Amino acid sequence: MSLFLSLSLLLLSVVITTYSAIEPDESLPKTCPVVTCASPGLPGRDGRDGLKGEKGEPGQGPSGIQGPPGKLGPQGLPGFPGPPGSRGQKGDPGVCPKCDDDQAVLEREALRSELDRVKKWLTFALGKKVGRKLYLTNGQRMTFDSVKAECSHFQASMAVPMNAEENEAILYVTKGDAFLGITDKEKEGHFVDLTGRPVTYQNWNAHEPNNDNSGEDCVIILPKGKWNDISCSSSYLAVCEFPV
Ligand SMILES: [Ca+2]
Ligand SMILES: [Ca+2]
Repeated sequence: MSLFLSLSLLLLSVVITTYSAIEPDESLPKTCPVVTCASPGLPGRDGRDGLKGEKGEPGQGPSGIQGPPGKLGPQGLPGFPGPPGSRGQKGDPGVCPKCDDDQAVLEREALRSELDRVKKWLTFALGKKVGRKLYLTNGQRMTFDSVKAECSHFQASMAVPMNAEENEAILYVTKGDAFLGITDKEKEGHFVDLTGRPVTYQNWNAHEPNNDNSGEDCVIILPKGKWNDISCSSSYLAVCEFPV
């Protein structure tokens, strides 16, 4: 017999002997899957997170105290312009005070210019101008009071020469025998103009004023420019002086 065959027989006998020496356990199952009965291995890794669950019910505890308001946030951007409104009613005519003033100034200047031209025409044709006085006569003879009223009616005054030049101008216009705006009605011998001011310039004729018959309280200019006191009720030429 060969060596290999001898070793095989020896191994077989050892196995049989070992198997027959083991007592069978009745509590063990008759069958035993190879995997189950294998010795346990190491624990595996954790699995992945599951899906998120539904929101739970509010808790039953007491609510906390409301906190202070937060800080004011930054100002936002301006919004878009709104749509145009409806057309309003027509307003009242406006006023322009400055425009009115300008128009009034223009009108005054035009009137002043026209008035200056009229004065020049009158002076050339009828009167005599000295300084800021223009002497004019209507060519009529009347009492002292009538001359006074006539001059006042035309916003002038009776002629009162304040110097020799003005006296000459009055003489030039009237050629004499014209009432002057001078009187001593209030106080005999105290000659004043119609505003009550004493006359500083006087050009009496010789022996005048004489208050003849105690009834001469008015004054006329004679044809040579001298003065004479005369009755106020007599009629002489009217001459007025206009401010220019
Ligand atoms: Ca007198
Ligand atoms: Ca006299």
